[in-house]
Amino acid sequence: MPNVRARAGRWAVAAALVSLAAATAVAPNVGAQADPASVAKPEAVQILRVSTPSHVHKARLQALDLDLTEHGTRTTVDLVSYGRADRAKLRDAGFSWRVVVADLAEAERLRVEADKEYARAARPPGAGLPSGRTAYRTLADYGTDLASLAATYPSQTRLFNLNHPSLEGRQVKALEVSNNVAAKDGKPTFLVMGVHHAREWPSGELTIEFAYDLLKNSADPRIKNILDKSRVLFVPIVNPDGFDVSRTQTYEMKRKNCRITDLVLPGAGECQNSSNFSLGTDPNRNYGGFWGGPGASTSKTSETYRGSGAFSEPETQNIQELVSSRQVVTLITNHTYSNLVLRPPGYAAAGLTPDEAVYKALGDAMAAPMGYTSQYGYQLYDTTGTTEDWSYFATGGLGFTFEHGGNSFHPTFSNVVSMYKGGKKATGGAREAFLTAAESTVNETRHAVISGTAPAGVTLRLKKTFATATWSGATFQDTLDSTLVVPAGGSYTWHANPSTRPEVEQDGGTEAWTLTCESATGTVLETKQVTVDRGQSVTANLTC
Ligand code: 0X9
Ligand code: ZN
Repeated sequence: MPNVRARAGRWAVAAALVSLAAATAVAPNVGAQADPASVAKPEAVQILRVSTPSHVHKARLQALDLDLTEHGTRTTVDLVSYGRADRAKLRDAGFSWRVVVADLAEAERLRVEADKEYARAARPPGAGLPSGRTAYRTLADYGTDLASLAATYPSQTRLFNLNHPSLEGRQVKALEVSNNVAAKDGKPTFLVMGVHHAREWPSGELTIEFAYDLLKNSADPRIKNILDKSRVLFVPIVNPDGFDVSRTQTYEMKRKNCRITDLVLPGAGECQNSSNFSLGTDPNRNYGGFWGGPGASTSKTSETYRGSGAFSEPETQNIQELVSSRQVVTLITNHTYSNLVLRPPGYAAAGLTPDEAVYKALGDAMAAPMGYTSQYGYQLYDTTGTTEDWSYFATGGLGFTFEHGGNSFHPTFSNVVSMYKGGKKATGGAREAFLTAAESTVNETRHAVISGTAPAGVTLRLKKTFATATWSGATFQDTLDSTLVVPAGGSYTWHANPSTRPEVEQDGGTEAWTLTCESATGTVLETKQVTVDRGQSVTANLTC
């Protein structure tokens, strides 16, 4: 039995931390100047359900720069309120609301207690999830578990660091899973990610659990087919600095990264200092596609701060470079909370994508086993600079945001088990949705195939360089560049994204991949332009 005194102590600490954060989120210097009496009465952090009967109301609400969740309906949006100042903003703008969670610090205390009880009671320990986990991982746990998977399954895994360490100098880890993972072949890639947003802990858990599942059950015919024909790439923690701040309860509601000052690395302890809790760049507003448009803030204390420029952050640069260096034909970025599968576009005025039919088919097929709603990113509110709005428009690969979980950013751990395996309404859970995504990845009607003959052992390269526009019309250069090595036997098959980008297709144009053949020292021996659509197979023979 936990002792009551200890519980009270923990609650006081948690409440103080969250309240302190709350105070700083709305007025960073209050703590320094206020008299002790006003500091002693902390304001509760709450979830409010705001009445937004139309899209216009939602847009007006979003313009207030409050901490919106993705949880909402046609007529409501839930948000995190940090106290009087936030409520005053709402009131002054004419909004009405009801309180859904009166005290998030208290709810978190109950979550911690419930999770301890769950871990104690789990019989047999960890029966629920592929890894056997019974509690949320810490950042160190993710490192240990990824290393252990790599050590246990050497021929099926490749563990590597992404190109850029985080702002606080942490490595961002990726695990690639495939049968014969070391072969430099042309299998299509399915990328699964978690924890762009620090406080959304289940998003990392679901990601790494699917890696366990594939590896532990690789003899299952369905999984064997996936591992034979595709590469599944996992980045469970995109934002390790933010996650550590949230997971250690330094500031449990942390969402963004640790950028305190634009373009400058944070000093030791700066991100953990309560006066900086409201600072940071939102990684999910920092991607380059349409960067700087609606639904992203210019205010550094906003939870949707877009950052100083498109891809200004190492966390988003990592994903940009990862996606650009291989043929990611399916992408899922996991978030919490709501029960949604979101597909582009992220802002309404963009219009439907030219791939709407196939996009909707896959989104619906993934949402069904989770009992989620499949819809457009913009349906609750507009956003720009989000992950799949860049990845889809740059590569044509089908990217989705999953918003898991019904009622909080990190609910009790038993919820993670039902999110993964499926609960009462959901038949197969995230597991089934991820398997569906993996099967779509190997489905040749959903991507392009280039095949042909070429001398065994030569390196083939598919490359494309183009300008991606941000919201202002300014552009930056995107380069997609991936390679394979022609196997013994001299014929290759390359599962790739279509050569024509969606926006070029929308304008009725076509675009080609540049396919080159290179010697061992990198000399280009032959170059071909290859035009290939989704669902199409073309032949490209090279003599090199
Ligand atoms: O706002 C976000 O980045 C995502 N929601 S969350 O609560 N996890 O932060 C949703 C982005 C999805 N895209 C659109 N709503 N357009
Ligand atoms: Zn999120």
